[in-house]
Amino acid sequence: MLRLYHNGNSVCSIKVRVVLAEKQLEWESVHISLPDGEQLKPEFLKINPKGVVPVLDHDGRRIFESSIIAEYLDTLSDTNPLMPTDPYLQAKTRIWGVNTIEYHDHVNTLTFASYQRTMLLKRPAEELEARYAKLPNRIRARKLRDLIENGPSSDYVPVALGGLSKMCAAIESELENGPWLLGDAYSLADALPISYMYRVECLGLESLWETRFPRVTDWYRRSTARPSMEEAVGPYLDETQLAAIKAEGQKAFLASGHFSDYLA
Ligand SMILES: N[C@@H](CCC(=O)N[C@@H](CS)C(=O)NCC(=O)O)C(=O)O
Repeated sequence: MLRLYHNGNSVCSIKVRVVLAEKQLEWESVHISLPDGEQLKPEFLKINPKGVVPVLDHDGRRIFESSIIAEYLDTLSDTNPLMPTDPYLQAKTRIWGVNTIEYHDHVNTLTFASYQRTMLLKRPAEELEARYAKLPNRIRARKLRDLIENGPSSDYVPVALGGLSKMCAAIESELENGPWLLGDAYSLADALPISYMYRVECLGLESLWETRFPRVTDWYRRSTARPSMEEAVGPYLDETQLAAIKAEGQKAFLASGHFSDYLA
């Protein structure tokens, strides 16, 4: 049996749910509330000492890291093979998986400098301090404190926008031999980065690619129009939540000098 410890609005969890949907696999959901800090509770830390989702449990054997989980899931059913057979294309696919670790860091910056910050600042200061103290990754704890204290003015923000801008340029260049990232067929390489771009769109910042990268714009529309995307995100966020995330994202970044620098 496949059990996924995940969160509705987490980009890494969305990545895995897209692949579960593409592969039409049955799975059991264990929802972890990140805003309530369930990922840092002792019971969850026994499941993943890093205190992050997603975690896949396959008949008692656990796997971490969303891109590794995605590749593993592809091996579990013959439906819609997502990993190419050519070793060079397999290597390229895994490079997209490695790239997403960096993309994750950048969307994490934009998320926690905007709507997550607004949510967390409503909580008592002691609760926030306790959360920083509990984070197993101390670099992440320092970064989180900086984002909560400085919001869109954090030094991490221009780094994130620059990094995401480079991500768009890399995808645009790769799509020269499209229509998909590895050529003719949709593959894991397409499924791995899409949730990070989805978060950028949720924050209302899709002009990062729409103004400059026509192939990315078309690829993003085609990827997110697949039924797997609706299955991966539809049940988890309603229109009111989406509107609030977009308003917070646009308020935080579009008004700042930072964003337009990356559209030039
Ligand atoms: N590289 C890991 C990153 C996992 C990760 O950071 N997950 C986030 C959600 S997307 C999380 O659980 N964050 C918990 C927290 O912020 O305390 C992966 O791709 O699985």
